[in-house]
Amino acid sequence: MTHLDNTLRPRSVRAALALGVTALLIVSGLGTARAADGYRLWLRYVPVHGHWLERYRQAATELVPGGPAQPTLRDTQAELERGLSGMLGRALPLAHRVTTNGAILFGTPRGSAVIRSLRLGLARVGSQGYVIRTVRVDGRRATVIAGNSDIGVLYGAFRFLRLMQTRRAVRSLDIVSRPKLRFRILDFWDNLNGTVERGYAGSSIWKWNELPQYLSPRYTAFARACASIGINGVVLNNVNATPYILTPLYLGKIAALAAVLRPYGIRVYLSVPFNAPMTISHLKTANPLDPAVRAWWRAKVAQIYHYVPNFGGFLAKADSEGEPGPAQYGLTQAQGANLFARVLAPYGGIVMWRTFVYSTNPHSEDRVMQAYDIFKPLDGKFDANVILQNKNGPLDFQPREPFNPLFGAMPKTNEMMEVEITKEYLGQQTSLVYLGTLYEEVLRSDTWARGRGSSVARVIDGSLYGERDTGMAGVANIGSDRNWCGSIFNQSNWYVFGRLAWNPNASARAIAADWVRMTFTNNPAFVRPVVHMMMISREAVVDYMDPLGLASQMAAGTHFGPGPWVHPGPHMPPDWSSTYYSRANAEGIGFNRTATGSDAVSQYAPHVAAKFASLRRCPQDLLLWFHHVPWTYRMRSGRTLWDSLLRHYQRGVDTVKHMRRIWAGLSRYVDPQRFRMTAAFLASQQLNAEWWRDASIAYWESISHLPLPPGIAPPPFPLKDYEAFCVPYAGISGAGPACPPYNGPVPY
Ligand code: GCW
Repeated sequence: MTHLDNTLRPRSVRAALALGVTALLIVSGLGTARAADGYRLWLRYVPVHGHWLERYRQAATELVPGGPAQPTLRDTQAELERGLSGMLGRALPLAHRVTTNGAILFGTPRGSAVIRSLRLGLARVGSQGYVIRTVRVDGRRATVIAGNSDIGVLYGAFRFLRLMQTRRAVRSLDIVSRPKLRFRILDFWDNLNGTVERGYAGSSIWKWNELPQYLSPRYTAFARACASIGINGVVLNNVNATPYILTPLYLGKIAALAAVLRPYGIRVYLSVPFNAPMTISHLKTANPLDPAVRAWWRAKVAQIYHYVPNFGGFLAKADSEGEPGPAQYGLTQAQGANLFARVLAPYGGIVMWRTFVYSTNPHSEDRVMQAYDIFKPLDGKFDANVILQNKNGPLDFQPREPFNPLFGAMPKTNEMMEVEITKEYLGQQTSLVYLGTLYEEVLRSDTWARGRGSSVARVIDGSLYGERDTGMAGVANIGSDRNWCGSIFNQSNWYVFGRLAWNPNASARAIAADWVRMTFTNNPAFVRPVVHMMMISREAVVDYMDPLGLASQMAAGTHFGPGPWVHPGPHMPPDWSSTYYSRANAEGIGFNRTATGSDAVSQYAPHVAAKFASLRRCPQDLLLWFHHVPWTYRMRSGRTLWDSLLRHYQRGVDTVKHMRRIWAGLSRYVDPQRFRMTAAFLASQQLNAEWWRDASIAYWESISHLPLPPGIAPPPFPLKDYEAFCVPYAGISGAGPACPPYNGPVPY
C-alpha cells in the first residue's frame, strides 16, 4: 500500500498537491478537470507519492532540449513537461545545457554537440528508434534521450515517461529500442458521412464538415496517444471506399489533418476504390491495361502529393464483397496492385493490398482456402512497394482461427498482418476482451515455412525472408466517444496493438500490466487481479461463442449475439452462413478440412499440415475447424465431444462471472465513474454470454438429439425464440435495422 496512486482518498498533503497539479493543467490548457472519464487514456500522469516521488524528483531536475525547436522536438518537450509536472507536482526548469544532477537531455546528434560527443551507438536504432542512457555531462549525472530523428526522440520521451508511470527505477538506464516493423498502422473504417463500419465508440473522429478550417483538439490528443505507442500511420477512410475521398474538396481536408498528425510521426494513407477513374472522371473503364486509366491515376497521385507531401500511400480492398477490382477485367491481383504501385513509387508511397478476396461462386471450394489459392501463385509478381495485407486468420477476424496460411507462403512478396482492434466478432462495445492474447497467439504461431522457428512474427518483421517493407495494421476501435473506444478496457486493445506492432515478440501480459498501471494505478492489489482478468478474457469469449474451433456462429448482419442456425438462402450466400462453417448434423459437428474433406490443411507447411490433419494431434481448440467429429467422440479428457462442447459454453459464462466478482472487489482503487461503467458493462457481458450459451445449446440439441449432460441447465426459452430474437441496430452504424421488430421474450 506504499505507493498508492489512489486519488480517491488522498492524505491532505496529497490532496493539496493533486489540486495544484490539476490547476496547473487547466491553466496551461494541457489537461482537463474531467480526469476520470477515460479521455486521457494511458497518458494520465497522475501524481506520484512516497519514496518514488523523491527518487523521480532527483532523476528529473531540469529539461535540456538538444536541438532547434522544430515541431516534433517542441512536442517532445511539451510532453515531458506535461508528464513530469503531472507526476512530480512541479514544473521543471528549462536549461540550455546540463547544470544540475538529474538533467534530462533530449535530442539528436545532429542537433546537439553534447549528444554527438556521448557516442551512444545510435546506428543500431535506425531512423525511428532511440537510446535512453544515464550519462555524465560536465561532471553531472544526466539522462539522455536520443534518436537519429526527432521522432525517435519523441518515442524515447514517451518510453521514459512510461518508466515513471509504471514505477520503474530510472537512476541507471541503458535502453536501446527500435521498431521491428516499419509500418504500424491504424485502419479506420470510417465513412465520410460520419458513421463507422463496425465501430462501437460513437461517430467518426474525423469531422469532415468542420475541416479544414477547424482542427478539433482531439486530433492532437489522438496523435499523441498513437505516438506514445509508436503508431506511425493512419488510413483515414473505410476500405469499402467511396470516390469522394479522392476529390479536391476532401484532399484539402486531408491535408489539414495530415499537418496535425505529421509532427507526431504519423502519415496519412487512403483507401481507394479501384473504379475511381470511372466514378470521378467518367472514364469508360478502370482497366489497368488502358493507358488512359494509368494516366488518370498518375495525375491523381501527383495531385494528392501536392496536397499532402508526406502522403503514405493506398490501401485497397479489391474484388472483395462487391468492391471493384482487376478480376473484373480478367486480370490478376498483382496487375491490379502494380497499377497503384507504379504511380506511387516515384514519391516513395506504398500499396497495402488486401488478400481478403474470396469467390462469390456458391459452389466454389472451401471459403478459407480461396485467398491462398488466388495469391500464392502470384508470389514474386508484385512490385517492391506492394505489401500484401493478410488478415490474421484465413476467414474473418473470428474469436479463434488458425493463422492465415499465406503467412510464410510468399517468400518473394512483402506480407503484413491485419487484425481487428474493434471487437466486431468479440462482443463489440461493452464486452471486456483483451485482444493482446489473440494477437500474441497468432504472432507466435510457427508457420514452419523455413523449418522450426518460422513464426508469423518473423514473417511480418522481415527476419524470415529479409523484407524491408514490413508492417501490421489494426482496424481502429476509436470514435468520438469521450473515452475514445466506447469502454475503458477497449483502450487496452489500441494500446497493445501499438506495442506489438513495435515489437511483435513482446509479451501480451507485460503490456497489459503496463496499461493497467498507467490507466488506473500501480497498486499491486489492483494490478494483479486486473491483469489476470484481462488475460482470461479472450478465452472466455471463445468458450461462450465459438468453442473447440467453431467459427462464424454469430447473428447475420449485426454480427452481435448467437446465430448458429443461420443457413444459406436467397439473401444469404453459403459462406456467410453459420451452418456452412459448423457442418453440424445428426452424426457430428465440424468442418472436415483434411484430405478426405476440403484439404485446406494442405495449404500449411507439411509439419503443420500433418498436425492439423491428425484427429489426435490437432490442437483441441482448433478441433472443429479442421475435423468433422462425431458427437460421441471421446476427447482427451475422456468426455464425449457433446459433453465437452456444452461445458465450454458454461465455462465461458463462469469466467465472465468470475471477472465480475474480481472487478466488484476493486472499487476502492478506481474512481467511481470508470468503476461503475466497467461494472455495468461486465453485467451486460454476463447476459450476453448466457444468451450465447443458451441459444447455442438449444440449437445443438435440436441437431444432435442428445440429452443434456448433468450440470448443464436447459435453455430457458425454446429454440424458436432465440431464432426470432435479434438486436436490430447493433453494430451496423448508419445502416438500417438488421431484423424485423420482435415481440417475444428477450433472452438478453
Ligand atoms: O468481417 C468483415 C466485416 C465487414 C468488413 C470486411 C472487410 C469493411 O463484417 O464490415 O468490411 O470484413 O474486412 O473488408
